Amino acid sequence: METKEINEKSGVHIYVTQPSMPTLEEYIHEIQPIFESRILTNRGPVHRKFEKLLKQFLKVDNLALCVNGHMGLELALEAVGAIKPGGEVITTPFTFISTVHAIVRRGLKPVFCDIEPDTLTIDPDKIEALITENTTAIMPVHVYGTICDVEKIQAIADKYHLKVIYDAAHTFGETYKGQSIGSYGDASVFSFHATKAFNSIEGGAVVFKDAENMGRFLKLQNFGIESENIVSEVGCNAKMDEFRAAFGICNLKEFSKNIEIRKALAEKYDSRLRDVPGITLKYSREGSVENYTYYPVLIDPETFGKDRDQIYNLLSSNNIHARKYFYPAINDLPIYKEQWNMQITPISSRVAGQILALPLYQGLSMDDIDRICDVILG
Ligand code: T4K
Repeated sequence: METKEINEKSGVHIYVTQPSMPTLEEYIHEIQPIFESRILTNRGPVHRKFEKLLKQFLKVDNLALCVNGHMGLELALEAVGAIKPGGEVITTPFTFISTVHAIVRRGLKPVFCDIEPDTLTIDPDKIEALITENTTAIMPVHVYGTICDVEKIQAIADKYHLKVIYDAAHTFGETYKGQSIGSYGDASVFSFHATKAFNSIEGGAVVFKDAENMGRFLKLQNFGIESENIVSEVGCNAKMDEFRAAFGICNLKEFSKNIEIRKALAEKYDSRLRDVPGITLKYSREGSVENYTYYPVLIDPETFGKDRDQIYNLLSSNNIHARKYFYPAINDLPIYKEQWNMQITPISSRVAGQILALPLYQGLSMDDIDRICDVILG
């Protein structure tokens, strides 16, 4: 397509994502009972209904809702017993800042393990060398919904008696080898933020292997209150309220349909970008069913002829707002680089400089994808 023609079509802004939303009527229907009961929060009936629906949908037993994914990570570390003075958690530097902040905010030291160059998830073959007597847990990230090597990670965790808390923020509804992704590790933390494939405005959920750990999590997210007269933990407030639970209930009805739309859009991108030298598409682990939350591409400047930032700027000037998820690698950020004794993670640093998340959401059309690809391919 000629540049002039692209520019004529570029009046409409396209953002990296756009949240799924119910109709106003559907939402009013779901929140009506809240106005009648005046139960607004603290595990009310809508909260419990949402929780039950999610357990059925994900086919898991121990699921707790949370105010957001970040607090889910912080409290999951505590609930599974990964917090101890001087404790270390092995994680990936190629993630959203929340993963590492959660570790540090709970008084633990992040130990950065490099990623696999194809999956962009933590490289299990590099984990063992980082384990010390202080290591309490591994926090891998199913980045962009790409499933980590869960089997190898579990084998290492079993060998060294470590906890595994998956940052599953991008992975809602995904399965691996026929099982919910939440059934791997000691805990998996989902984000229901507005920018995710499934959202409850803000929100999240944690799936636990053990019911006991979930019980502790529920207590920790409600000030550590055990019963009316007993407070047994130094907890906080990380509960989801009834209005967000209602929003989640409405969105859950549309989730499977939305994923099909996102899948078709991702396949359209694939068809335009698959054979372009210098562009690498997202990897999917065999045996996984994914949710198409993100559409990341890696741009190798030497082969493609333009670098990631040039493509980002070119798209921006055409009102297409891609995002550099996730740049820079966390251990290249000054607040981390200066404070911690850093591991060298060259693959993460290279990938962070080449990655670009292209717009992907159910409101996009195939023409929009063509418009985006036309700009990229010039
Ligand atoms: N672990 C990982 C691996 C994560 O990626 C995240 C969150 C977490 C943990 C923590 O989960 P939460 O505590 O958030 O539940 C966003 C999100 O705030 C964050 O949830 C997400 N990851 C992260 C990757 O991205 P921003 O700052 O990039 O979002 P923002 O506001 O720039 O939105 C992007 C685009 O989406 C906008 O340009 C327009 C559109 N948008 C956004 C919002 C919020 C809308 O159309 N409507 C909206 O309401 O962080």
